[in-house]
Amino acid sequence: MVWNKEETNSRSEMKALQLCRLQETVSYVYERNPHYRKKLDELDIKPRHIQSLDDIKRLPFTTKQDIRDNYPFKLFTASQEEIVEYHATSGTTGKPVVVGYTRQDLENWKEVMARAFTAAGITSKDIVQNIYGYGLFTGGIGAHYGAIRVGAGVIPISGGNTQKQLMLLEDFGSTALTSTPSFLMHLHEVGEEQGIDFHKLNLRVGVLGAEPWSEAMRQQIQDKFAIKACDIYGLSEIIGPGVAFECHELQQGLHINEDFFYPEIIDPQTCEVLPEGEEGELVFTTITNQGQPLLRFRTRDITSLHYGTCICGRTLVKMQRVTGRSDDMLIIRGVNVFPSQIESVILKREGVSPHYMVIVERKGAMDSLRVKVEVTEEFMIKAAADILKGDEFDILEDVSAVRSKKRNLQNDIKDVIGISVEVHLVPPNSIQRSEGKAKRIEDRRGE
Ligand code: DLL
Repeated sequence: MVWNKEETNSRSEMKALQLCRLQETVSYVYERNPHYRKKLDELDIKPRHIQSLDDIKRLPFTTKQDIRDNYPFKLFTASQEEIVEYHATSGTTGKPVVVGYTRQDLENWKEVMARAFTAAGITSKDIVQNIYGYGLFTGGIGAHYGAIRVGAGVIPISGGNTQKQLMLLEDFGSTALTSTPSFLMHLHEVGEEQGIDFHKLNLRVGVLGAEPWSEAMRQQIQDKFAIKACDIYGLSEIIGPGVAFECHELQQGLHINEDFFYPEIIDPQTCEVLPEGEEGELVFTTITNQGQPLLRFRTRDITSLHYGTCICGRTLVKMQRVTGRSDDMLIIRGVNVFPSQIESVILKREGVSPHYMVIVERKGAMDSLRVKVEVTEEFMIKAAADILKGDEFDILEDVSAVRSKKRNLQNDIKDVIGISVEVHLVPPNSIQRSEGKAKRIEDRRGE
């Protein structure tokens, strides 16, 4: 089932709609925003020069830095009276990135989120336990709007609060969950310890995203919770969650709401636009936003685009799941490494849990990778429960089960990423759990 008929537009209908909206957007920002007017004037581009979708290549890129430089509101294109909601990203350094929405922007957000929920199979019959954080983060409110638009009952519990989450799952009989995948793993772990049988709950679907997760992680979540887990992608700068979503029919690639957000893939080094199917950095031009429209915003996310008609009936272009951000990408001795590659190995192995941390260090002139992975309770009991005293398994080096587990993991990871790593097996629950997005990398090279 689709939510809007535009999701099944023919390619020519979609292109016509996109061109019309792109032209309106370029005129709109040129007339209303000094930053864009200056940039377009410098390139000698006037709105009337945008005659075809291909002309988008003439437009300047926008980066996170441009938004920061215009902090807080200088990139807004609507007046303060027209802005009805503000959000911001939790910038780790310096000022956050701010976004403003007009009433119409909120309407569009509800629509794209309703599409995502519908694609996951959520209807007015569902009770959605919304675990994304409410507040400046776009996850909670965005999912909230979408759930209401499809008529589902939303439980605005927000992130964290593991005990209450478990209680409501049982007592309210939630049928759908919205959460980061890493938090769901944590929820399952705690619930299992308390004897909850997740297969007996009413849950049937999860709409999960806000961070990279692997196919192996999806399989685990689906098995542990007995649900269908669909990916949802988005970023605050563009609208929040709902930029792209997976359908439950295929669960392969995310349909982009391309009548709202026009996608391109570029080579992050040369900025050249890449053809369909090639992997590169995802770039979006918002073609309906009024509060803070962005021309060719560089997301830093790495993916590829694929056109065609999906078995669900949608013709919206698909993007491959995002395996990592180009700024999450580690370059270790010249090799590009994403934490998600390591995750896919860990998840395939028995005896270890999906809680891990990748630590990068510099030893002399050489970068080295260390991967801390938690073993499962069962493994620990079997291997060495009675002699474990320290907080790392290294003292158990002479326990052969530990030694061989470590060696196997090291070999498997090396096979996938192409460089050797040192694996540290650590006891269950020793790696910090996140309430929202998981932090997987600790880069100590600057220390
Ligand atoms: O994470 C919006 C969101 C909320 C998306 C809830 C999905 C669900 P930001 O905090 O601005 O916004 O972070 C955006 O998170 O550029 C990606 O790097 C990453 N990201 C988001 N969704 C996915 C996903 C929200 N499904 C940044 N897979 C993006 C991989 C994702 N990475």
